[in-house]
Amino acid sequence: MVKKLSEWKFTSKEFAQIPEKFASGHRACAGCGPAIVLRLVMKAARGPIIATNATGCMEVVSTIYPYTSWKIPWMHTAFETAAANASGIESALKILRKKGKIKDEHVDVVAFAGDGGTFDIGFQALSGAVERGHDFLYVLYDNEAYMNTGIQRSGGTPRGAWTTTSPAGKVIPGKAEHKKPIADIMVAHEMPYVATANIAYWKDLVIKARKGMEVNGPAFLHAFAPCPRGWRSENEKTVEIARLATETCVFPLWEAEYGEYKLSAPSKAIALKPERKKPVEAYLKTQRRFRHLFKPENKHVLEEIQSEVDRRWKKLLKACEIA
Ligand SMILES: Cc1ncc(C[n+]2csc(CCOP(=O)(O)OP(=O)(O)O)c2C)c(N)n1
Ligand code: SF4
Ligand SMILES: [Mg+2]
Repeated sequence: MVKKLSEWKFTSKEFAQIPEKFASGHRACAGCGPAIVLRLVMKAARGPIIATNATGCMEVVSTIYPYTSWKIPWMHTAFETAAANASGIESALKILRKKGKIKDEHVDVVAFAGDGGTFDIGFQALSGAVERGHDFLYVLYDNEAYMNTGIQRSGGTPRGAWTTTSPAGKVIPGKAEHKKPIADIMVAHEMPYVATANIAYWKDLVIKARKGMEVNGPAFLHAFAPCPRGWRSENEKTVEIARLATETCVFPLWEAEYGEYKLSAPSKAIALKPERKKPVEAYLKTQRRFRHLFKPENKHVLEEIQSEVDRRWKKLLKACEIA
């Protein structure tokens, strides 16, 4: 029987005992945030699970022929079609069930894609699959650039970040634009479930993944996942950096059911005690992709980033009816 989310309580020890579905021995860099997302999300499955994966780091590091890290049925798909592929899998399962070829047992369908494959090239497929109401969980693992092909900027790259296509120097101080508010755009689809999550708050991430699988219809999980290689950060600091993103409100945690926003515990604690909100500099200084921002001539960029973070945070509090 499928347990409702409210009933799904587990201790860390119990969670550790759930068999791994993403095997160790893959080729992700040490300290890779996205690999943590994959591992946690798949452990949240209720039972049988089928995953599909857009081209990107997580596909490349996990499937170097003749090896695979996936202990479940898994299908690679093109850079732009993770959601279209998930729609097809879900439809096929429906037909097989109708024809009596599979029993009643539910199968969770999960699509994984990076920020390039979601904010940019895969957005049309995602929006269409959500509009058609397919029952699947879409997991965006956000490492904030096209890492697999050499750190190019995406719609998910934040303002001021150095990437190979937004190089910081005399001409520009890193990326000119702010991050696209992708999760809010998904909420505008009036879909059953949208949530943001962060590997630093693993239990919150796991529960949200489970909830996304349990709701009938499409669900979207935006998972924050540092990439030491592309962020020019220390491998062992991945979780610390991820936590700072939420503590500075650069990446607040919330969920929205049918458009109703609700702050999640780590961000609610900051909303209730605003003095806990750290300045964005505390987060930015942990990564060398932002180091040029600390030069006197780029002070204005730091100020702009802080003011945009504050503006979005205020807007979120209003949406959560806290402000
Ligand atoms: C149509 C198309 N354009 C370009 C590529 C090359 N390509 C493969 S993965 C990738 C970047 C993926 O970025 P992202 O989705 O952020 O995942 P990450 O590598 O960061 O995990 C690109 C540009 C492709 N496979 N298909
Ligand atoms: S480049 Fe980044 S996302 Fe890709 S495997 Fe390495 S740490 Fe992970
Ligand atoms: Mg990426």
